[in-house]
Amino acid sequence: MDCRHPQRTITRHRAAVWLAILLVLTCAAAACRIRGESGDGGTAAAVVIGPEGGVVEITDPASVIFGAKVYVPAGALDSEQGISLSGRGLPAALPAGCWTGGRCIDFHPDGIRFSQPVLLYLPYDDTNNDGIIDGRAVREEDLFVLYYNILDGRWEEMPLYGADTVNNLAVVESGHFSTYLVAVDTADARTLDSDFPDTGTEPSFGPGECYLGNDNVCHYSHMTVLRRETGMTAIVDRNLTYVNSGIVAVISEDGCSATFDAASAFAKVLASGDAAQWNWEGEFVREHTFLMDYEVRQDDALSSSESGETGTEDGAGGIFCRVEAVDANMVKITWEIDVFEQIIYQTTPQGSGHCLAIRFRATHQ
Ligand SMILES: [Ca+2]
Repeated sequence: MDCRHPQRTITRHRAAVWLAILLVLTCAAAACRIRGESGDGGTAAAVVIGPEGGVVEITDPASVIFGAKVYVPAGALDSEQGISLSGRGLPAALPAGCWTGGRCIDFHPDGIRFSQPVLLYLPYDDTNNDGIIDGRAVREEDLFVLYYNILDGRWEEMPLYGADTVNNLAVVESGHFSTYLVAVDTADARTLDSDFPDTGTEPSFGPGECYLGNDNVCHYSHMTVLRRETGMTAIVDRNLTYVNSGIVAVISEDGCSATFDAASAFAKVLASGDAAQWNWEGEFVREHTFLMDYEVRQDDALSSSESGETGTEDGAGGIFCRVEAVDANMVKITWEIDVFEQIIYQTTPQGSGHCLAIRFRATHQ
């Protein structure tokens, strides 16, 4: 079965219109909200709901299915029913060409009948909120929802009712309970670079192979950290950039590092399945880094994979940036100084203002 489904083109448009309806419903539901009793490490919730309707929701932010919920409208149930939801593993392999975009969620009890449809909210993975499903290189506009048809033993697609892109939730309307999952189609993957063709065979990478292209020179990518009218941003792109396009990196609260989704940025990293298979290295770009109290004196001396040192008397001479994979998808660049203190002057369309510029690259281990 081809993962791609023609219905999605239609649901994508409907989603935009129905988001407004969804907001109204969410507000209505808030009035009768009943917090789910959380157990099982925050991955399960259960509530008794009657004819007046209600909500069961995973409210523990530490849960991998945080935000998952079911909204039962008034009149959907004739009598009180225990309604629950919980996270679970894949009940069966996904159709060829499909990837998970979140975790499987079981809604109980099986076989329950509703007089009118309920809304199921399914979280998807976009921890850096760049609109790209983490590690999948697929934009959130292209996600869809599957449910597991236990009678036929196969996955089927549910029409998308809407999407809450602020809280990263896909929403479907349903009259029945089962296992539900946000999924994406590998054919929709669009990495920052597109040099690596999808041959359909299992890729393999030799030691020292560059994360980009196939030529002998391993080119750098860049992270540009700027203060904008909307706040501080860190953007990953092939080149240094003053525009707000590229892969968004999340700046840490202490202003000393930023994390981005390398699997969504680089086709070879995506194909390898693990950003940690790559040796990452980086350095400050001397001619484009303008900070309040520091200047880059010599590029070569700053490149290091070792932990940096700060506070030496000769300014930036003791500061190193380092690049490392923190999990299968995400790569963290640490630069040791607080950009919130060091990038005061907002950038202009001409590119003047404070800027932290770092170039980095990776080779396969
Ligand atoms: Ca993301």
